[in-house]
Amino acid sequence: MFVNSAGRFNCGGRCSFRAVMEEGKPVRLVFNAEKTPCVKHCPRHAGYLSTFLSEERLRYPMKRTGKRGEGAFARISWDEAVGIITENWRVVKRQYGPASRYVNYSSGVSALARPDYFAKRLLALDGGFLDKYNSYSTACTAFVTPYIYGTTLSGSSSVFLLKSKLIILWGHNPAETIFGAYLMENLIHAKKAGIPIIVLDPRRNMTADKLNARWVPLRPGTDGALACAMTCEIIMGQKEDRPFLDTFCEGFDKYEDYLTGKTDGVPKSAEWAAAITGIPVDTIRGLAREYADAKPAAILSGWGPQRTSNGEQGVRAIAALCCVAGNVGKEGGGAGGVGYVKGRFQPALRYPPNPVTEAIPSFTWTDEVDRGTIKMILNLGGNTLLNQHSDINKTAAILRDESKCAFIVVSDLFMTGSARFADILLPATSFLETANITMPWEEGDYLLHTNKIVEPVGESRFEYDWLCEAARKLGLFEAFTEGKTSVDDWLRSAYDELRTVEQELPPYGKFRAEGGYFYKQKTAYTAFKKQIEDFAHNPFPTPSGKIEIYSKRLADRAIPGIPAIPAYTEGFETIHDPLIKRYPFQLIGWHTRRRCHSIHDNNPRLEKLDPQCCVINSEDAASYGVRDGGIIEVFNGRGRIRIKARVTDGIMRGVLAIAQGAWWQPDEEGADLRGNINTLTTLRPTPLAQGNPQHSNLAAVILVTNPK
Ligand SMILES: Nc1nc2c(c(=O)[nH]1)N[C@H]1C(S)=C(S)[C@@H](COP(=O)(O)OP(=O)(O)OC[C@H]3O[C@@H](n4cnc5c(=O)[nH]c(N)nc54)[C@H](O)[C@@H]3O)O[C@H]1N2
Ligand SMILES: Nc1nc2c(c(=O)[nH]1)N[C@H]1C(S)=C(S)[C@@H](COP(=O)(O)OP(=O)(O)OC[C@H]3O[C@@H](n4cnc5c(=O)[nH]c(N)nc54)[C@H](O)[C@@H]3O)O[C@H]1N2
Ligand SMILES: [Mo]
Repeated sequence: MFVNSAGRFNCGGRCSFRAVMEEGKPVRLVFNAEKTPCVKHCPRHAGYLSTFLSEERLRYPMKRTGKRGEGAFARISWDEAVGIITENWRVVKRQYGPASRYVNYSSGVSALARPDYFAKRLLALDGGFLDKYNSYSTACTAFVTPYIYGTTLSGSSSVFLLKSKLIILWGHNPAETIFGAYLMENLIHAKKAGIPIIVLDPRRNMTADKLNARWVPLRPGTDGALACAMTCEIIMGQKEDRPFLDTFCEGFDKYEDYLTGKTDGVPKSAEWAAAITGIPVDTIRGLAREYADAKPAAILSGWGPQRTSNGEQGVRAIAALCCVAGNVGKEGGGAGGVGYVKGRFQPALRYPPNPVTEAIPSFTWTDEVDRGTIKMILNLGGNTLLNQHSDINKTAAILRDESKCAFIVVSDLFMTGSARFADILLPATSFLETANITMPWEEGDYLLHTNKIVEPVGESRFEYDWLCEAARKLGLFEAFTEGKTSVDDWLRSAYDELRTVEQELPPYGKFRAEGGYFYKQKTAYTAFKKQIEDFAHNPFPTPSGKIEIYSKRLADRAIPGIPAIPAYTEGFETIHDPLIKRYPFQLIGWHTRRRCHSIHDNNPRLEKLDPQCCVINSEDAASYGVRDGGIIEVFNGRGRIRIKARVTDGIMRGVLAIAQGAWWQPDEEGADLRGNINTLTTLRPTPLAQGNPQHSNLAAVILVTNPK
């Protein structure tokens, strides 16, 4: 006996599997590595059953009994829980208006039927809510890419990498972050075909190791300077693609004046960038030459470099570099930017109109709580109420103040950091217990169905169920459900609608039973191919119809740190920040293979694979007397972490790295003992996107104890 199903996590991939059942219980999951090869690079799937069926699951609804954040709760019935929720829902609306109600960013259910969708749906029908835009993933790059290209679809299918003569992975680590089912496979093919691969990263990341790629370390947040210098060197070496720039680019001349030093007397040469990035002059020149000579060459940008305090400008400078070499719109080339790939039509659930029209950037919700705008938070299937948000100590202080946010609902599987701050804490069903449809991450000619494999653990419920009850109490049941009695009805109706445009899809029953569908006809996309091949009929979707190197829209906005051209501007918490005297290290994070964000942190088997640690350069460690495996304290003005040091040459001097996603565990004095990097990150947003600069942090180190 087996049941077909799929992983639906925000882990960079989507995996297809069948659950082998014995006596009605899943004993083993067998993954389909042929159809979803991302599983070959993912250690987490082996932990699905042990994580999601662990004894630590929440089993019944609870209400807070102590002070908020203390973690004291009492068991209540679902009836009581839904009663308290609807009562607060009404009171908050009456006292503060519908726009004081907020649904936090969450990615625990990365699928069609999402808890946050249903919550927002009910709020919209009940007078509205404060909405948000941007994400924690791509705040800077998804915001700024349309200023350059007019769209976020700036990526290409990874199969075209085999046509590249050079691949640059720019702050990109798909050996751990996956980025779609096929990227790592195609990189391995490219490597085998002899295509040179370069990794630009302050750390020698796992992708560099696995592909045996050339690693060029640079200081965090200086990617824009490197891209400016490479562009400048290409122009000075007369290797630029002048016809490309003349035909397709708006205002490259103004950028060129900046690069050559005509505007400010400072050429943005390799010498200039070496001082900023920490990369040797000859290496920068070599990179520029190699990139200009390899035609076509692909720059693939990860999203690490844009999760920094000047993230927007770096994205623009890398895109300009792609243009100067004429690599945009060509198979095997690449355009930079956020890099979304145009694929199949996807199923969608539509929102009823939200009567409240204002929206905030998803990162700045703590400011709104602090200033009294947000009074009710629904945090469903996410850990951004605390763990995944910045400056945990400050966030916790804001949430503890009950005069600020009046009511918080959390629905999760575990007693996470966020869960501890709930007023009402609800036990949710995991992906093993509810049906859903999940779409590929980035590229992929498939659509997957998550099937119910086990009965809900304890009294746990999928969010739609209790929201239906709340809707009934609010007199909105008919409007909320539209006559659909279950989640399955929603899935089926969205799927049937999709079939009108994706006609290859089988009937819903077959799709569900088989755990999804893999299209026979394959699609492949090269961003801006149309524009480059037939520009007369296909302008870029920008105001000028060209790639906007100079952006009049940004010039008009006149935001400090965001000039009209892709010039390098320093963000905050860099080596030139006066704070460097007190906190001499730049601290970055990364997404480790051993977790999906905070998911699996409580799985001991996965912890063994990659124990939580702080990575520090050998020479730095020696100067602090720190040995490998020693306990250090990493701290700044926002907090302290006590953590094991991993001493290595695989990280640049002056840089520390701690993988994001560990469960915050403060001791009595407030030091975090588990190593959650967000104890040390800042709430200050980036200048244009108002995004999360979670890789821009200054910190100091002291030795606690060395191993014997
Ligand atoms: N295993 C696993 N995979 C995941 C996830 C997960 O939690 N776990 N999360 C998924 C999600 S939601 C997302 S949004 C993506 C995130 O994908 P990314 O944002 O691309 O991932 P990061 O690991 O943050 O960053 C990628 C690399 O950038 C490097 N880096 C950090 N700062 C800088 C910098 O200033 N310059 C340069 N050049 N490099 C820098 C890091 O060391 C890292 O190796 O991953 C997805 N995949
Ligand atoms: N410092 C730093 N912070 C970061 C990042 C970084 O690079 N550095 N990355 C950011 C990025 S890119 C992202 S996308 C965010 C991600 O932030 P979140 O979306 O908060 O990600 P998770 O930590 O995976 O939280 C998912 C939660 O859902 C729960 N869950 C799992 N399955 C289910 C389910 O079926 N139902 C319900 N109700 N709950 C479920 C899990 O237990 C977990 O608590 O984090 C951001 N935070
Ligand atoms: Mo993300």
